[in-house]
Amino acid sequence: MLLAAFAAAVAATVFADQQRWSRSVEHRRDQVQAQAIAIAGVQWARQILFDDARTSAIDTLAEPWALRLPPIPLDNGEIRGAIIDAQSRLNINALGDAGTRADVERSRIARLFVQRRGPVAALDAIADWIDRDSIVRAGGAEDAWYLARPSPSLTPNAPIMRVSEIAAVRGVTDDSLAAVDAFVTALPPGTPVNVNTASAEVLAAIVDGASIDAIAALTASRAQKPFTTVAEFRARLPSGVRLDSEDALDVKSRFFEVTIEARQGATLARARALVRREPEHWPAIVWQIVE
Ligand SMILES: [Ca+2]
Ligand SMILES: [Ca+2]
Repeated sequence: MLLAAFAAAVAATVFADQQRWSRSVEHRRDQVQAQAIAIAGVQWARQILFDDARTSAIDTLAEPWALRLPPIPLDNGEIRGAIIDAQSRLNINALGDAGTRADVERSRIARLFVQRRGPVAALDAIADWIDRDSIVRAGGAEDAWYLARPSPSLTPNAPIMRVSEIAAVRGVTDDSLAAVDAFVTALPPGTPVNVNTASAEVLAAIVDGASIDAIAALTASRAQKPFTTVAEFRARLPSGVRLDSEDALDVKSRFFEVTIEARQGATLARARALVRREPEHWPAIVWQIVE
């Protein structure tokens, strides 16, 4: 009797273990598949960008790459995704550069930070974080300041790869960074902003003296007919709106951010990538994160 009860208990344990094991195998299989599908999605986004470059000389929000991919059902799950023009945003790395073009870009970033309640007081500290030298700017901070923190660190003194990196900069708060996060990017210094894809907020930072109505008129006119040159962008600005400089502006883009989400069973995988597209070349991956 005792032996029978023992055998039954063992059998129950083994059965439970087997079920756990098979659930875990199933979960792992779904996870691997979801990640593979997400990575395949990035490949597919590169194909779309490659095809776009062969059929158009400018990049606008009316093109196929800019259409968000709605959830598409797959066997055991679904896939969805989006491509964003990274050059629709202001490039934070310009802050570490010197020269006329960099000054123009800095004044745009400063305007954005003021308009969106970003980390205005940390502009010099962000610039020090990125610039190669160790000379402290007026409101900035170099190694000495970071070394004196409870967890000492050094400034990278190099362009950032991801905007989130500046969360560690002196004076940048979570709230101030969140306020501008959607309007800034981290691209190689000198990369221009595409006025055909820039959001209303970014356009308002590029031009001076723009009312909400003027920016709305500008984006409406752009939707009717995209700009084919930066000179045309300037010529079509609504009255009362000024453009200080045509520096660091363009009507086409090379850098795009791809986000793909794939679900398999109960697991979700997400692939994010920064893609660089050069004429006549298969778009290259600058960085990719699969999670
Ligand atoms: Ca295009
Ligand atoms: Ca520095």
